[in-house]
Amino acid sequence: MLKRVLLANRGEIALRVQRTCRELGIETVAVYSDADRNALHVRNADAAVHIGPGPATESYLVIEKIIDAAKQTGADAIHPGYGFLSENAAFADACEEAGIIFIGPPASAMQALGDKISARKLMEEAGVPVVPGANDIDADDVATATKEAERIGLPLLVKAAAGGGGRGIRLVESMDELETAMRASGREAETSFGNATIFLEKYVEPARHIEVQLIADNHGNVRTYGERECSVQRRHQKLLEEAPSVAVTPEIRAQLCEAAANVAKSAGYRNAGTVEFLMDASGTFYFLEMNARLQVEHPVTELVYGVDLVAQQLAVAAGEAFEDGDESPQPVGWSIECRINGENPFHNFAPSLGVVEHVEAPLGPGTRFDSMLFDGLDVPIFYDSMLGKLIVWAETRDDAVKRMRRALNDLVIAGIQTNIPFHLALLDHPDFISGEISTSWLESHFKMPEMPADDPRQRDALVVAALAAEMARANGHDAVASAPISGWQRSSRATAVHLRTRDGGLRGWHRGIASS
Ligand code: MV4
Repeated sequence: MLKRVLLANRGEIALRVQRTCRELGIETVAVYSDADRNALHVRNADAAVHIGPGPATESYLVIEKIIDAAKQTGADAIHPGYGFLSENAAFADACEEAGIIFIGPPASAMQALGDKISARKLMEEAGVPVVPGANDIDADDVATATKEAERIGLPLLVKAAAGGGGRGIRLVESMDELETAMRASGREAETSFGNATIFLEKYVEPARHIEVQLIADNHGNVRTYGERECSVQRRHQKLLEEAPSVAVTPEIRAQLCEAAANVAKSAGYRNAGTVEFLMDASGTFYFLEMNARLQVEHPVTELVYGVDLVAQQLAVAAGEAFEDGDESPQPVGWSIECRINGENPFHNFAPSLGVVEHVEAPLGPGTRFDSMLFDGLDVPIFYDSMLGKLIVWAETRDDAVKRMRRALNDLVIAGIQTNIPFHLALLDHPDFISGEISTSWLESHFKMPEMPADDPRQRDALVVAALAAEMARANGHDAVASAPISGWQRSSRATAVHLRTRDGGLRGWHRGIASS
């Protein structure tokens, strides 16, 4: 078993991993940037190491700083969370070189899957269905690309081999658009990833984004935990996820899980991972890509399968084998997750930053809130806008929707704007209720209602936001000074020591060593 795990991440996912570690008696080490000096993941850890300024490129993304922090605190393993270094093969290698267990797949599997063309070829060999397409396209050879496009048929997508998160993708609806799309995709990929290699795929539309959770131990066993439905997206950002999917029958689930297990086996995969599929209206599915990390939306799987995926990650990272071999369990009930973002849904989802004056997490049956929020948090500008995830479980989808509406109305976040009104509108949309959604549904069929002029929630939020702005001005815009001391009291933390700011002032309570 692991003794001390360093969390190479921040926010809700660092807290999520810490919680399981504490349950298992594993010590945790936090790393933090200047902007996260006051963050909950720092206060909640047994030890914390300061790793630099707010921008992630100078802190959470610096491999040497993370490895040094692990050595300095005697951590025997590193959990990368999602984003940041989680799918960075050089980081996995650096951990291995330092004799530290990387809680994730081997660098070789990351590399094989990170290149979308190599992943497609691997899957074709393994007999996993991939979207009809062309793998080896020379960006300057439009004549060959045109022949391949005629074979594949239109519409098609030009994609970047190094792509991800929707970057480098171009839609081609008529042949005369092909050359422009190839150039645009290659250019964007070169700028974003330093690799202009492109490939072609038939455009599957309408399609659902269905993904399969799996976890592989170091002894050749792969466990699959069914599917998540992630079709509700805006600009390649998932907003709501559920498990299971209304479109997946037990027969399709068995096929999806078998294909996902084959993906993992053919890539030499280990630890938790997710295989993304596109599924058309007939239930035909195609491999899209594999995400070599624990994902944001993993809780919906945890709730319908009754498992702790982080506990399983820690166990397999320590070398434990699955006792029951390849057995894949079935989902029970229904789970929905809403991503709660600091943004204004009434103004085109513009980011909303500032001090969270007050937060009340929803409680009650089947309700979970994984979040970094606390009263007085000054949401940093350096990271993404996700403040937390509201997750519910109920026996049926209908009950889960009702429970989510209740929980969203119970959730109070005062001081900044959030997308809670968006989620409430989404849950009332007839297409969502009937489950008739696809990856393009939100952007083509959903329209955010106008902000009701007399909505007391909105009115209160505006008043609190104005007061918060006034307080921030009075405090000279100092993010640290604007955090009220009352949010710091954690009387249960027997091993607390004082955390001091740069000017030596007392800022609150902190477990273990604070190093900076
Ligand atoms: C596709 C597709 C349709 N056909 N590939 C977008 C991000 C990247 N992971 C793959 N993406 C897509 N690839 C083919 N051949 C539609 C999308 C897509 C999408 C996929 C999953 C979730 C949301 C999406 C939103 C728009 C497009």
